[in-house]
Amino acid sequence: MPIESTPAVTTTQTGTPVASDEHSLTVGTDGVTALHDRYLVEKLAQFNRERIPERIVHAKGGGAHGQFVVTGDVSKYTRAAVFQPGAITDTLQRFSSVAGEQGSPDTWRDVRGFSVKFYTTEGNYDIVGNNTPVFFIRDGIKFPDFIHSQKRLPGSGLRDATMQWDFWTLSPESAHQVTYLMGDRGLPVSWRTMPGFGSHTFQWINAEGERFWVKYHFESNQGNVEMDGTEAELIAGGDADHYRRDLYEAIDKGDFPSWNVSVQVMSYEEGKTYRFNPFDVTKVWPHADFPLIPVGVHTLNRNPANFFAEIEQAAFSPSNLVPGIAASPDKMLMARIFSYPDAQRYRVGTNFTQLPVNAPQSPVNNYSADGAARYHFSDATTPNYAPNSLGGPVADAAVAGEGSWENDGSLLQSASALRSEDSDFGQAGTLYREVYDDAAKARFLDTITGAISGVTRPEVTERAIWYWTSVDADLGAKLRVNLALFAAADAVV
Ligand code: HDE
Repeated sequence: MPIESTPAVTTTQTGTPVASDEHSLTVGTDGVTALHDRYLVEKLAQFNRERIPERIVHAKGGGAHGQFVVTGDVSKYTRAAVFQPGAITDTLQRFSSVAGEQGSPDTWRDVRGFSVKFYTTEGNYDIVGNNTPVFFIRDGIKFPDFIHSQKRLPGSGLRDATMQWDFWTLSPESAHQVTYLMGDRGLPVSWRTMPGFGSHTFQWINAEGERFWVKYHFESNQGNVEMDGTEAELIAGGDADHYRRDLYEAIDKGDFPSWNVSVQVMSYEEGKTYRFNPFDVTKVWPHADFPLIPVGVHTLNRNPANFFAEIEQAAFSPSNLVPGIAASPDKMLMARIFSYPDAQRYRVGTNFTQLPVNAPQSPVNNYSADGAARYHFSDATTPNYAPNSLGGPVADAAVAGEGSWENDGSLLQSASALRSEDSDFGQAGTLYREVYDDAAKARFLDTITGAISGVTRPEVTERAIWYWTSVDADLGAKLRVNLALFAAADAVV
């Protein structure tokens, strides 16, 4: 924006001109400060309220605006307007780390959040995933415990390897995601050079009402480029905002990152009989069984004008579903559908969806009212109750296009039923043996040796060796030798 020749006059928040931005109102030059110095009071009070609660996970991040263009044709699987051939949709994307607080170094080893908000003609649709296709646990009730174990000890406030590995080795379903985390995927060179996944299985519903199960894939057109632990630690020491800076500067100079978006599709019926539970978010679907079907291209092309307003206050949620797209019987997904709006009402306020960054580009018609910072409201002639005989909005199941699935059985609390090929270590072992080459395997062994060497309770160390032996016997044997060497070297020092 060109610098005005004559700057505007400074005002209070209510637009009234102020006399000074440097000197408080005092009696005489050095006398008492007048309490009725309304601008001094406003300035200090506003300053004290500049922070909102950070995200309890994914606190550190960055993002940009973009556009999604459909280049394929998946209309036989979904009626969702955003995925119809030729559709172009404005988007917002946020990338994040999971465990680090605001201000923590971007390049600490971690899974990375990969959240995309589509401002569709049918309301906002959010895919809130990670740069890994799976997750650590498969039931949301364990999520607070999992996060506690990855953050800080209640007494010292320090992060702790023993706590981390105690949780992971007592939750063997975590093995697949920990194999990703401790591998090269845990240290991308930038947010631009990593993939994204919806992780969960979702339901698509086509115009005829036929249902399908899908998984989302975002493949980076910048490639997947990773760094090793030494480089990451060096960067962390010098620039906590390495990823945020990289994304901002790339877009600023017109180097717009993009991802090819594809889906894997499983028939509704196959979801009932497939060899392992297709709704278990600790598992991937083999591409040999369900090849990627191209959908479109997502490009980031505009930096936020204001980081706090557009990124810190952005509210992404798996509950933001549009006609033709629905949840699935994935316990983690169903728990998230409650948690995200709850977190956002707490973090941003009850009317968080009225902020421009969270507001849809399509009309909002309902009977919700009032609440702090209410900004948009219906015309006074619109009734604020339903049903009504005054022409207020009416719900319509056909327009809503919600999904569904059959469920039976008594209410109980138990692990998911195991299918013929359900296992906690199988796919982790495949990832380690078939995807990691020899160099990647060597880096992986170094990383887990270093991480587990910080464990102070021998029984947890022994369980960690069991955990990795269950993933791959050779890996477990090498880990045992490495840890013994570590312990011997420590004993000498
Ligand atoms: Fe999250 N997660 N999560 N998570 N998550 C949040 O929502 C939660 C899970 C993910 O850039 C929070 O608004 C529960 C899986 C991302 O704003 C919170 C469970 C996946 C982001 C929350 C999970 C994610 C979050 C924190 C277990 C990948 C950042 C603030 C059922 C598939 C989104 C907020 C952004 C944020 C809850 C598990 C990814 C606390 C209860 C699985 C990318 O509501």
